[in-house]
Amino acid sequence: GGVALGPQSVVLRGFALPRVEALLAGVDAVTARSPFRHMETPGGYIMSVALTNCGALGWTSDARGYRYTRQDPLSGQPWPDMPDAFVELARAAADEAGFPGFAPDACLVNRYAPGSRLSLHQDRNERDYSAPIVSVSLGMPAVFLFGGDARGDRASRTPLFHGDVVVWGGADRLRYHGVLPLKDLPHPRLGSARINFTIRKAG
Ligand code: MD3
Ligand code: FE
Repeated sequence: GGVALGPQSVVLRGFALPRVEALLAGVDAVTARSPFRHMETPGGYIMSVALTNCGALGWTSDARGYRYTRQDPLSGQPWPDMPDAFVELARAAADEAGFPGFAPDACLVNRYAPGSRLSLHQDRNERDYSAPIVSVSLGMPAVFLFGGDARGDRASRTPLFHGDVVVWGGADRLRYHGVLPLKDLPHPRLGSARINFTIRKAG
């Protein structure tokens, strides 16, 4: 029941809307133990997007590179458990998109302020590219850039709104993607913020 973004990626408009409050309660539970923070990139920049993680594995970046870790480097403790609401939503969306049996072990939670952006990149720190990635967008809208398998390939632009869920898999899994700088279009529930979380199988 969604709209194709690529050969094996689909936008499920509003798929998360019935569960927004449970998902935001999950975000609050995660950030109470592992708060949002701005990480450094290997190139020496500070990311404009603030992030945290939940699940057995969490994505981190510092001067040494990008990787998944079992501990939050800020607390030295394991990342918070992945909320049941995240796992249930991800499994339902993956089923809908033709990826049954999705068993995620990682979730990267991004928080955007007006002006925050994510430059074109590939997600290639996960072990198994055959598992899909499920992304949930909440709060302010963003323009998602979807490129090809090479950095220089033309990128299409797709708006992502509060409650949209996207499933990326198969041939689309390693495509370059990014997010344009956010405009300040305050959202009734989240104000001048956008939260995106991506549920993954990293290990
Ligand atoms: C396409 N996040 O966290 S979600 C990321 O809106 C990331 O915060 C963006 O890119 C955001 O890595 C986009 C959509 C997304 C996530 C992973 C992908 C699209 C993807 C992996 C492969 C292809
Ligand atoms: Fe990404």
